[in-house]
Amino acid sequence: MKKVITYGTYDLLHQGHINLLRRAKELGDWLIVGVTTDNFDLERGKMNTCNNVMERIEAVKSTGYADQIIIEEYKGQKIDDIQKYGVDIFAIGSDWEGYFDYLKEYCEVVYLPRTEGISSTQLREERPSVKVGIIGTGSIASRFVPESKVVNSIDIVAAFNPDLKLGAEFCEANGIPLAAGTQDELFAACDAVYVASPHYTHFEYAKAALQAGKHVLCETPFVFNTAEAEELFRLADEKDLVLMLAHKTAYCPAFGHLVSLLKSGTIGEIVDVDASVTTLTDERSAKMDKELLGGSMSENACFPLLPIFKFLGTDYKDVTFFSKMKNGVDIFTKGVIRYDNAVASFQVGLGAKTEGNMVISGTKGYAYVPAPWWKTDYFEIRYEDQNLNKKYFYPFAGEGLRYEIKDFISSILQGSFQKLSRKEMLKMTDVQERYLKGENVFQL
Ligand code: C2G
Repeated sequence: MKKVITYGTYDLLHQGHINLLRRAKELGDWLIVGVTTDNFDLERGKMNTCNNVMERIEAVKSTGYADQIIIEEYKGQKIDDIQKYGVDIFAIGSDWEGYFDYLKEYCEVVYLPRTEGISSTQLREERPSVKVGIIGTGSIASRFVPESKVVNSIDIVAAFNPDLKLGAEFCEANGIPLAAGTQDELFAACDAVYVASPHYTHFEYAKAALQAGKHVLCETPFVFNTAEAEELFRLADEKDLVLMLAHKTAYCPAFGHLVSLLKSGTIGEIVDVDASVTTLTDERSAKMDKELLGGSMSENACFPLLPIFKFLGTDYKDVTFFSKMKNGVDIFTKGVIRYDNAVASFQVGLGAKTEGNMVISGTKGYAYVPAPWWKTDYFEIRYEDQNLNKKYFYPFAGEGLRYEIKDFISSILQGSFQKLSRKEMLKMTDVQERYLKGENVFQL
């Protein structure tokens, strides 16, 4: 029996893919098709796939040409597969001419004619774009715009700042067509809104955007009390809109894989999560202004709360805070969260600095994520027996906002799964609310 193998992403499966699979099948008796995983695609610079790996596998299956489907996860896997499955012919489209000649050592290599005039890239570009308006034109918005350029199906069409001069300057600097004079003018121009304004304004802007029928991507921290969070969820549900938190760590590849790895028991039962985020900030900054809900908890707590909730869940028993205060705001807070069978602690600071790493301890070993863990591309799993230690590397491109932007756009266009659940968003808000109410807060 002659075995043929071919590989691809097969995003938005089209006639070019179908022709290729048919020709590959005709070369032998048994066709194995390797479909790339989402992570492998990210690693090889394919940021823009619209279908996830399960959808792409289903699409390949539906052509009826594949006798066997495998997933391609890493560079160099082709050699392993050819040997493992006893492959006679490796076939691939002629756009790869010459590139896979190194496989000739292992089997016959055939470059099949590529179908002209059709490609996944072209199909992706033809899809309708989501028109996004930005509220708030500060530093995070300035980073958001260039990051959005590497994501498909998004056009930033307008920005609004109540200080119209600043709004106009931002649009000018970032090539955004409309500097909206009012919120309503912004809403009229877009399908979705990115709320990147000072945090005490998040609720009002997000609410107005949802009421106007716009999807919302809200910067961190979300809002400051659970009643507000619930009201926003209710509004989003009523109007069938996406409401997502722009928590970049939740969407970045390394963090996602750390979650799946630890959830599968790699370090045993998790007993402790400890994470810190400190970002020294000028005392005169709005982030340190008591009247504007400034302080370390407001600014940074949602970061350590993410791994704590992902690894230990949201069913905590109590939270205790120890805060070093200055001018009425916490320049540093240590929090301890008690669970039935585990504990978590975090440090956040705007006026004090500490190592920004994360350690997750389990009954069999621990995960160590070096600083800055919230934008990591690397972590280690460590054991008593150091020979078993393992290092994991992932892409973290640019500012890392592209991952959340991609998920926001896919959620709108395809209703894909949201990596940060409503429960987690709600509980992040709950911890902030307890802090603001002074529940179990010890000032130092
Ligand atoms: N193809 C084709 N005609 C087109 C478009 C694609 O024949 N108009 C072929 C490609 O040459 C490839 C297959 O269809 O053989 C899958 O294409 P993609 O989904 O774009 O995957 P690709 O990035 O080429 O991945 O490890 C992955 C592989 O190396 C190929």
